[in-house]
Amino acid sequence: MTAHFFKIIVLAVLTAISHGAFAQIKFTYDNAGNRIKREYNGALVQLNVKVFLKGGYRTGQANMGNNLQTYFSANSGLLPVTDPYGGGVVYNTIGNPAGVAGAVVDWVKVEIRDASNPVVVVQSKSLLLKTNGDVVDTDGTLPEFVAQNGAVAIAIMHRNHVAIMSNAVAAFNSGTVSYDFTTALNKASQKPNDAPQMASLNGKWHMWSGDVNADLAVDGLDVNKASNDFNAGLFDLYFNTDVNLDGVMDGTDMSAMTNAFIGGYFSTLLNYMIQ
Ligand SMILES: [Ca+2]
Ligand SMILES: [Ca+2]
Repeated sequence: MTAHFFKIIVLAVLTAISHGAFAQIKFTYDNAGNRIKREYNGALVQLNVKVFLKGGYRTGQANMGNNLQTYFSANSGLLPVTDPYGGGVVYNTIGNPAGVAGAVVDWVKVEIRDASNPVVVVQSKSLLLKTNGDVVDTDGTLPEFVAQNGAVAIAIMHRNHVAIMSNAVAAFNSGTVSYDFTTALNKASQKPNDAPQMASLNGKWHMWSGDVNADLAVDGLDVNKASNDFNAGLFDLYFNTDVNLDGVMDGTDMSAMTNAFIGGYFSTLLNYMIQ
């Protein structure tokens, strides 16, 4: 009980420091003290981030597959219109590859963290990952985040892949900030004792598949969950043990799971948890 209370206090302090340091959000109150307006101090940054998922890789293809988007037909897929990360973000035409966001692989969550203390998540957004690796908002444009005065790190989370985090991005205060995770392994930050953070396929770097319970590590829990779904023969569903994102749980998924388990992959974000 005490430990839990302490965690809450630590989180509150970190959040306060973060907001104090960046001081980007301004509240306006009426005479009765009701908050009537929230401004972002005008400064927004467009984020142009590129990332690949191993599960989306299709042999010999430069782009990822959008099988979940077009599973039954062009306008009838398996992707949910509401993001799976609890962000409450809705994209009603997610089944339509000709929609504003184009060919969509899946939802991802992007976090902007404080580079000097990556425990602190400054902002996060549920966004759409396109087959070419671009990440866009539900209107098809680059996502916008509140500008920050200090350096940030960009973390990418996916419901059944191992989360990654960028190296420090020194300037995140105006215009468009670009970061391409696909060009080199060291675009994903890692500490000396971390597992390699990405896989090389067809000359590009991809997030590892297999963290089906999204707890930042591939371990026996993930394999057990996958085995259960494999034995149940699940298909026609949007479910986390379908690690290659094709709507069917089969031997391909189990093989990817087994390899990921043997590899012992885990996210560098485990170094930045509130203890
Ligand atoms: Ca896991
Ligand atoms: Ca599958």
